[in-house]
Amino acid sequence: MSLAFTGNNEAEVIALPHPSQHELEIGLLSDAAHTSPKYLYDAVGSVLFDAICELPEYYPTRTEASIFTQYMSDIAHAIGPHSTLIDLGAGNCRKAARLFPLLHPNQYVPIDISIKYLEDAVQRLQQRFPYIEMTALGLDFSKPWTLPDEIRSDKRLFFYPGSSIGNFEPSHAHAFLRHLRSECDADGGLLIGIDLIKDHDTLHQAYDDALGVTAAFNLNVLRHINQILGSNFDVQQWRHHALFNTSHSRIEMHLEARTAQTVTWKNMHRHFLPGEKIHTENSYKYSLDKFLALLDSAGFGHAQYWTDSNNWFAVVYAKA
Ligand code: AVJ
Repeated sequence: MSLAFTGNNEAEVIALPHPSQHELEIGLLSDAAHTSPKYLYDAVGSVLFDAICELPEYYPTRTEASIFTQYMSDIAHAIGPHSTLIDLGAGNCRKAARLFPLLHPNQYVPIDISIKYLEDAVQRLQQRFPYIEMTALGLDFSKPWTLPDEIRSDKRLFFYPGSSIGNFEPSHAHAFLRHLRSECDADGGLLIGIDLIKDHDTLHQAYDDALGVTAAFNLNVLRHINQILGSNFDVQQWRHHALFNTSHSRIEMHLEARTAQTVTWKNMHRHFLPGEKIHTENSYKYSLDKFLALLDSAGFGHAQYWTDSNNWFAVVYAKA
């Protein structure tokens, strides 16, 4: 008697090494204190980010979704057949799940630094799509990384939605894209979402919403740091600050000290003056031309793109 294949019941999960305390300490002890945006994403941060995506002020998620709704068949046609969908910064995996019925991947590889959150999401998704082999990876993209051997190497499609590439300095974005290019075989490609430059009020409101969800998302980094370092940041002593830096074409998020205070951990401490800031995130905004040039210089010679009617956001498919 032979048993029929009933699909995959459980996704494989490959976790991440513990976060580096050293990297955080260097940033906190710098004259201009700063932390990498990756520290925004612990289990609470991932939920707050999902809430941000539902806010009326936060246009990127719904604008990108509307581009996919309008052009899905064109996009699927441009991509053609491929076998492995690699989702960079997958979070709740919802954006990729929308692609499954059109792209029919055999293998789905969601990657996120917030691995606990990702794990729950991918296990639910595996139940819905038992015929797709799923492997969730905890990875920190700010460090050198490669995919494990078990990830099929033919026809890889990298999916990097939401303009998350905006977190990289442009030179790092270039290096990251080059790396993706090197991880693609001849039939591989990259489907990426890019937030475009637009009026500053719209930009600013998206990062300083009326309900204060983005403020909570930003402040949560202090709780996360306390967890990693055993430090004693008092969240109440800080306020959220977001601005559009025109000369760098980026939104910046900062946390501003309400009062003078000294934060301590292990045998270390950092004194903050009232009004002093910790720079927690950059979110670069591109013109379409600049981004297409960046892709080209990273070795993705053929790009096709789709935008919304306001030209607020672009979805780009790039091939070797
Ligand atoms: C996940 C990096 C695309 O920059 O818009 C949202 C993160 N920060 N609100 C962005 C974020 C504040 C988001 N990315």
